[in-house]
Amino acid sequence: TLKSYNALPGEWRSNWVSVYTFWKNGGIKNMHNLMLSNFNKYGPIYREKIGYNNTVNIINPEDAAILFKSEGLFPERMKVKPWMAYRDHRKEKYGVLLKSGEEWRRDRLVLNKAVMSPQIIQKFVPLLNEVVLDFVSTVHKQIANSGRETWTADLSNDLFKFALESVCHILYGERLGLLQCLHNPASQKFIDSVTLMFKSTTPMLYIPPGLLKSIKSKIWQDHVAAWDTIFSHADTCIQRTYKQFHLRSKNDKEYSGVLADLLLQDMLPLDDIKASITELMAGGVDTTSMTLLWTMYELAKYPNVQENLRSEIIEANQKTQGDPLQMLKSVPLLKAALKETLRLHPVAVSLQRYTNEDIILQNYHIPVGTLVQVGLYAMGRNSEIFHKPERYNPERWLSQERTYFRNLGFGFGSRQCLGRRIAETEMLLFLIHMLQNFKIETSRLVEVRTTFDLILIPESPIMLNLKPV
Ligand code: HEM
Ligand code: 2DC
Repeated sequence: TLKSYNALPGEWRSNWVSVYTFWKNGGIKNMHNLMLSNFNKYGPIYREKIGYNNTVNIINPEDAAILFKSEGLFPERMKVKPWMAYRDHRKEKYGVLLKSGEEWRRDRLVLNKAVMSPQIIQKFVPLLNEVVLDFVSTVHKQIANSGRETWTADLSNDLFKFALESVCHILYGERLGLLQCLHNPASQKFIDSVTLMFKSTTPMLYIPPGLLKSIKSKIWQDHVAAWDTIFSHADTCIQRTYKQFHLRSKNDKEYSGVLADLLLQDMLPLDDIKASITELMAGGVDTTSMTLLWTMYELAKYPNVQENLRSEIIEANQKTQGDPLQMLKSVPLLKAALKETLRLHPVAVSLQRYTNEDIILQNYHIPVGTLVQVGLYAMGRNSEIFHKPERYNPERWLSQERTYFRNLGFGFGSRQCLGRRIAETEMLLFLIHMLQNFKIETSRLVEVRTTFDLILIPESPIMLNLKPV
């Protein structure tokens, strides 16, 4: 028999018990482990209320499938209130990330053509490849400077610069020059602001931003300052492209980036284009860079996997004579490696949808309008869902193991990650060239833990050694 919504397990009746457990278990920074232990305690479904958020949490791929298949034409995820509060405060428009309903769908369909379609991805490949080759050169230089045939470093900031340079080359058709020149204060400020923006969001997930604003708390002020920098730097880039676009001759057919393409299409009001371009620019920094860092960390831990990937890449290189577009089609194991990284190290701790109709999950009735979360981090580490989940094993995605609704790192359906194709192409090209040029090693094999700063990131610096192959 069907069980009622109010029969769901979990401490949802007493808001304060959850707040207390939350605090006792290392608080917000430990969100991912807390969800993991909740699934251990309550089973595959539980209800929870922390602060102002009331949610139902699920972990099984089959339940995720039910949720996503019923999402309808206007899927909505949990609203990140501080991000909306900033835009309301500064009277800025919402972009595709924060919009909902018809307006979201209109923008999203236009943007899909500009950043998700296969034809457009083809245009991105040479732009991204150029940035990757510059990154490879800087690593070679660092190795030469070291005088020991090895460069040992925490690559975080170099990867941030690489990711920002990559996304800007695509958006604006222009190089910022972050990899050649040693210091670019404006871009470094942008990079630091995106990190601070994420960091200062987390406490506000549980305390209403309106309240923090009214008491002028430091967290709200940091958050505003971070977004101010993000918006003003993005605006500088947008204005520059905008001026060049109007200087361009009408019969210039060459592809010159996403922004120029959107201006040429003339399907969206300028304000809306600006809002979404700003989101893409900010969304393009910490996500791909941290996923690449985790990938290199796992490949240092699993040298055999690294060797298998390198063999695949060398073979693909011979077969295609190094043509990047063709190479991207000949590296299935490398693609599986990215799925494997996101399984163990997802950017998003969870995926969420408001139910669009009544659904049944684990034999519980879930009413329309309920916020349901898929515990992505917990799913990736569950031994009933993945065989030997602690092992970094890209092969699992190409073998007999079940993959149904398990590759969810970028979300699902029409509201999935808008930067997905950019991110995948950028990361594949990066790994193709890096693995052809360098061996990745660590001197001390220390387990690096994860921390939640809105996105999941390494808790401590990851030191890697890069050596010429
Ligand atoms: C949304 C993951 C990189 C821009 C999302 C979502 C996830 C995600 C899980 C929510 C999807 C859903 O609710 O179904 C990732 C991962 C990345 C990545 C794992 C890299 C490894 C990027 C990049 C950009 C970007 C590079 C920008 C260039 C966005 C935007 C949305 C989004 C704009 C909101 C889309 C909408 O609401 O319609 N991402 N992301 N992401 N991401 Fe990404
Ligand atoms: C954070 O409980 C935890 O891709 C919350 O590139 C629920 C939640 C809601 C939305 C998620 C967010 C989590 C993590 C970061 C995500 C975000 C949607 C988009 C965003 C997953 C899981 C991200 C990183 C975008 C950010 C673009 C922004 C900088 C303009």
